[in-house]
Amino acid sequence: MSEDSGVMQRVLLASVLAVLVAAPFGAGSARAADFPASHAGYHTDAELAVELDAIAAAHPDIVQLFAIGKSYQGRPLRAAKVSDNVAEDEPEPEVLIDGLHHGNEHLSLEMTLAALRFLAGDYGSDATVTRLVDTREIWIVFAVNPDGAAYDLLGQKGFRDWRKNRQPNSGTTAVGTDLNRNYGYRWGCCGGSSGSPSARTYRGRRPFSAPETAALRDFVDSRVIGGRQQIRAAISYHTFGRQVLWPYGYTRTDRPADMTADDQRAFVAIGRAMASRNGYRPMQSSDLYITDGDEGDWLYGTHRIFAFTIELAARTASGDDPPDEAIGPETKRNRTALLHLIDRAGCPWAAIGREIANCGAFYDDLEARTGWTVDPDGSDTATAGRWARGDAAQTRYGGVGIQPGTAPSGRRVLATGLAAGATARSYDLDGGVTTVLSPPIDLPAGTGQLLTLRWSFAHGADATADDYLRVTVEGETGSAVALEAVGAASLRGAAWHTLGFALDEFAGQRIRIRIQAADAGRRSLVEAQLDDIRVTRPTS
Ligand code: 0X9
Ligand code: CA
Ligand code: ZN
Ligand code: CA
Repeated sequence: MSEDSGVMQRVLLASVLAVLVAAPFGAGSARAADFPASHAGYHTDAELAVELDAIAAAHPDIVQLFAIGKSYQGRPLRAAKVSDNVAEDEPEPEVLIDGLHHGNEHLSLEMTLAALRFLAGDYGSDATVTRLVDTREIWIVFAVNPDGAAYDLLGQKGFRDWRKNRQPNSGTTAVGTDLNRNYGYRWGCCGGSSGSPSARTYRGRRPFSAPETAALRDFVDSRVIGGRQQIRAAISYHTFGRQVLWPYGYTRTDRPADMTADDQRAFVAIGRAMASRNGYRPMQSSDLYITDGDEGDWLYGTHRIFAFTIELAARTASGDDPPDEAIGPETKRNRTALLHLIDRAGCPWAAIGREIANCGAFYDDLEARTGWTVDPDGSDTATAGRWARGDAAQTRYGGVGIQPGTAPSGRRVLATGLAAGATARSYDLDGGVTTVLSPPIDLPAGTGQLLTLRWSFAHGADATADDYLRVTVEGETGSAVALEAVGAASLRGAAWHTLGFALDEFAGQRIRIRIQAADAGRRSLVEAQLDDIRVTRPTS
């Protein structure tokens, strides 16, 4: 297979994973150089390719090699999937492990390779490894920046301390983008990157302007299946500092509105648990320093992936990677920390005792997940203000809030007339019915399952009994109204209420939740919001 035909632009399904073979680089790529003798145990891209082929050949049932795309200079962005039934896309929680965003951080590649080695090599002999490979799908991207790593080796006397990729910047001879400033969540927002192409932390011309970050993005986006991101947890390895870092990097605020309280507590708990295993220091990444456009902020901010950055190893006096004797001990001390995260990907909130609440048959805090369908039957009659997911915004009318302006979790809700404004009357639901339908939810057999959600329904004094908010559960044997709030000729302000509805009659069935709001009959001011929709058994 030639490199050109073997490298896939996007990985859409595990069943189309292509096995990649080592091949010479195309025109325009840098010549390969080797490590200095003190670092001979480190892997160049060519040595990595040979090693990966050997591991995959020895473990074909659980390891499949592919590429998430190509670097600027055309090197494959080498990746592996590790799981039982590796050729199949099974409904198992997924984990993303990556290394070498920065060309001079060669130890981070050794860590991703060590991870593959112990996951594959200890499968069948180590009980924890075996269980996790059997019940997870683990994606490893060994080197996000192979061009920068190759260039780093081209120094006259040792390394040249090259951090960025090798993409030219127009209008200047300065080369390269800091890949860990090029991701698209709050890119360039907060003084945590540079706009100057000659800077070490140059953020690039625009988000994902580097082919390497664009490939990573496309891969992660491709893991959204049926509206749900399959990847639950991630580690990006860097050097140096011996820290375990969690989002956000863009702000010093522990829990800004774009992180829910449950998620923040889970980040801290999991981060500390990993740090207790590798002996590193746990902290929010901005406690180290502010970054914007880093990978972890994007993975969490956009995809709600529990994404950690791990800074390996103590800083060396030279600033270079430690000599190769350090590879074994430093990767070994990270083994149980990584296994812990892979385990936690089953239910990250188990770390804070929220397993029942957040890891039942369904949980949507409406912050990021999609999978809801507006106007599913094409029969909605609303002319304005249809259901949309977005930031809770306040609208006041007649001295009361018609939209509450706060979300029970995070900052986002499902809302009618999502846009807010002083003239409430031109921002609300109008003209009829708007419907939003959940993705399918498989209820466990047996009774005791509850639908819970937070809801608000507000209207002006011009409302009538034709206006409503209605939640219906649709099962295989019929449907049931779980909530009906009806309008009346009085001003009713927004307020968050809690619904609990027993699903016993649907036990064992595949259900959907249909949510409808109507400004029907005479035109009136009507608004509805929902948040934190769960199907689970009661907590306590
Ligand atoms: O600056 C980075 O990209 C990472 N550190 S490194 O020394 N390897 O370059 C840190 C990324 C995590 N984010 C923050 N610390 N804010
Ligand atoms: Ca599997
Ligand atoms: Zn780094
Ligand atoms: Ca929310």
